Parts: sequence; C-alpha cells; structure tokens
Amino acid sequence: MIWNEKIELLSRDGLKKIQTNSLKKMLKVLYSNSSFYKKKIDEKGIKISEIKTIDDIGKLPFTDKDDIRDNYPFGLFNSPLEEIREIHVSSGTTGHPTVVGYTDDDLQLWSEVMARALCCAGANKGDMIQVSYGYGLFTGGLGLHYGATKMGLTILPMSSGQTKRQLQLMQDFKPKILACTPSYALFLADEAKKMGIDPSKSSWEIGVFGAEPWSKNMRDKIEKMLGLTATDIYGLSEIIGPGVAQECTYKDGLHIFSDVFYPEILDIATGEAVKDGEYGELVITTLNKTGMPLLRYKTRDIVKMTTEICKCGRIMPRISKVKGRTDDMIIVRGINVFPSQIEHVLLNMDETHPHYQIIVTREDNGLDNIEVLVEIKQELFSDEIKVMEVLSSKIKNNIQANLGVGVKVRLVEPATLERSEGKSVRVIDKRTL
Ligand code: DLL
Repeated sequence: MIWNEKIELLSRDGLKKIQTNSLKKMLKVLYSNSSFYKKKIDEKGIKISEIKTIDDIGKLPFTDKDDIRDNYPFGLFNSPLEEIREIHVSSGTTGHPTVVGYTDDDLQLWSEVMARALCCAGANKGDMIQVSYGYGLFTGGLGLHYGATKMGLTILPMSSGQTKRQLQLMQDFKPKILACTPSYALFLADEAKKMGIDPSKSSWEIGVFGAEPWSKNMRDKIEKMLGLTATDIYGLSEIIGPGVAQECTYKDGLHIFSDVFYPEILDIATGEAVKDGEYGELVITTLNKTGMPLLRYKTRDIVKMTTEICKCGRIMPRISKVKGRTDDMIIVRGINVFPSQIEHVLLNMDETHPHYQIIVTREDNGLDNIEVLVEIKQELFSDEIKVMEVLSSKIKNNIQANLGVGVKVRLVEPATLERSEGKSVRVIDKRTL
C-alpha cells in the first residue's frame, strides 16, 4: 500500500515544481525571520531572488552540526518558543548536545512521512506494531509512534529494554511489525532462544530497523533468525528523526521523501554534486519545516543515490544504505558516540592523560561493546589491583554518565598507546557492518 499516492507517484516535473515553490517560500521566511540565515546568505553574496528553481540550491550556504551546537539551545529555532510543541536532543560532539524543536505543523509532517515509511515497509491499517525504539529525547520511539497513529496501527509502545517482557508480549499479543535497532533485533532473537522460544516462529512479519549502520549480511541473519522481512529506515534528529527515507519491500534502496527533504549528494573533497550512483555526503534541505528549518544540512553520512524508478512504482529517488561517515562518530546500541566526548571526560580528570583508544566489538548476539583503553599518570600507576579497580570504575562511571551508554575501561601504563604524527587512530571498529 502507498500512503500518499498523489505525492509518492507524482511525476518528476510535478515533484520539481513542489520543491521549487517550497524552497522559495522557505527562503523568504528564513531571510526575514532568522538572523542566523540572513547573515549566512549575505556572507555568501547571494540574493534570494536569484534562486529561481530547485536546481539553484547549490548557490545557497551550508549548515552543519557545529552551527546547531554553537547556537545552543534554541538559537536556530525559527518559531517563538511557545509555538514549539516538542523538543528532542541527541549527542553532540563535545559539550553541547544537538537540540531540535518541532511546531504543531512539524509534528503533522513527521506523522505524514512516518506513515509513508510504515506503508513502504509493508504495514497495513489495523496491523499491530511493537515499537522497541527508545521513547524520550531520542526521536526513534515517538517518531514511529506518530506515524503508526496516523496510519491507524495498533501500537505496543514498549520502548527499549525489558527484553523478556518484549518477548512475552510478542507471544501473547502477536504484533506483526517490530521496530527497533537491527542490533536489538538480533539480541531479541538470542534472548528468545534462551527462554526456549523459537525466534523464527515469532509473530513479527515485518521489521523496521534503523538508527545505526547494518550490512546486507546482517539483514540476512536477522531475517533468518526472526522469520521476517527486514527493512531499513533512515533519519536524523536534525532533519526530523526517523522517516527521512525508507526501504520498500523490494529492499533495493531507501526512498527519500524528497518533496519535503531535498537531497544532494556531494563529493567529500570538492563539495560538487556527484553523478547518479556515486558515493558522496548526503546534504539535506528541509523544505517545509517551521520550528527549525535547515538549509543544505551536511549529514556527514556517506551514501549514493539513484533516480531510477523503483519496481514498487514510487518515483522518489532512493539512497543506498549508509556506507560510512565523514566524521568519527560511531553508533553503538543506537547511541551516537563521538571520541571527543570521551576525551572531554578524560581531560577533566586529574588521574588520566588524554591518550586513549576506543575498541568497538560486536558479540554474536548482535550487541555492541565499547572498551576504552586509558593511559593513567605514572605516579598513579599501582601494583595493587584494588587501587586500580577503584580508579577504573571512577573513569568508567564518568564516561558512562557523559555518553549514556555502558563501557568497559582498561587502564594502561603511560606511553603504551601508539602515538601518531598525523590523525591518531582513536577508534578501532572491529564490527563488520
Ligand atoms: O537515529 C533517528 C532514527 C531513529 C532513525 C530510528 C531510524 C530509526 P540520530 O540519533 O540523530 O537520529 O542519529 C542520526 O544515525 O546521521 C546516521 O549516521 C545514523 N543512522 C540513522 N539511521 C540509519 C540507518 C536517529 N538506517 C544518525 N543506517 C544518522 C545507517 C543510520 N545509519
């Protein structure tokens, strides 16, 4: 089922008209309302009247995560605070987290794109969905919830965690759709086996998995273990949350809802548009948002895009699975982690040097682990295990409090971690993604 046939099956020309009109309208609002964007556009030496069609978008300035962080907390909001109905927060690089605000209209828009996404994944009105993304400041839980409400699904708002209960209620209520991170889906399968439940006989027929990178191999494994069709959902808080792009049941790329999120794929070195089918950084302009509209937002996600029409009939272009990032962000258990956050913690402690290394591994059950190797100061290094244990748990607690995800800490003697003359290797990611 296609949720919005008028838009999703619209001709290329029709789509272009909508994109052009929305961009022009948004530019007018931004230029008169937002001192941040007025300054950026003026600095670029361009007049908004020069933007005649969506194809002129390349003349406009970029926005990046630093702009959001530098204007913490509400500096990029383009509506008065009393019109902001909901706020979400995701991890920033250091210090400030990334804050995003939604007006009533934005929440409607989010529900609309999420309803499209759920239909794309194969959901039908009246199906039951188990939402096992975290509810709260993370956009996963509520984003899925809004779309499912709009579509008319029956919602089991589990949030993340409570794995035994998730499995128990799956058996009792028989939901057809499971929405969670792919790593949690694997974990659910493993835990089911431990409870004596055959996961391949689960009631779930459709998976809506995303928020972290996952490979085709991982898809095969999940599908086999849980006996369902696993589709990929992509999104980021800055743009709206989940619902930016979604795979249909042909599983051949994610349809990006480009009437509202205009995508460009740019060469990482030159910033120029790449050809159809070549990898580059995904840059998105939100064409209709009011709470925190963003112009040419650099997602730092590396994807390729095709405009070939999909077998499902949808005209919207498709992006590939995310191949990597242009920065050093890693995603562990659905939580975004920047090495600089760990550095920040270590620099604030007297006992440690800011020399560290992060090792990320994936267990057979699909769960990711972070181990942080930390150099401590010579004078504090002790032969007494107890002393070392106290220190290591202090570091561990500080890092966990900052990252919001559990880590292991291994203390190492000063000057044992390899120094580099160039970019130091902070992260060793042993996962096959
Ligand atoms: O992860 C929103 C989301 C929730 C998407 C639920 C899908 C499902 P953030 O926490 O802001 O938002 O993290 C955004 O996560 O820039 C990508 O690097 C990564 N990411 C999101 N979806 C995928 C995916 C949510 N399907 C960052 N594949 C993005 C690979 C993904 N990476």
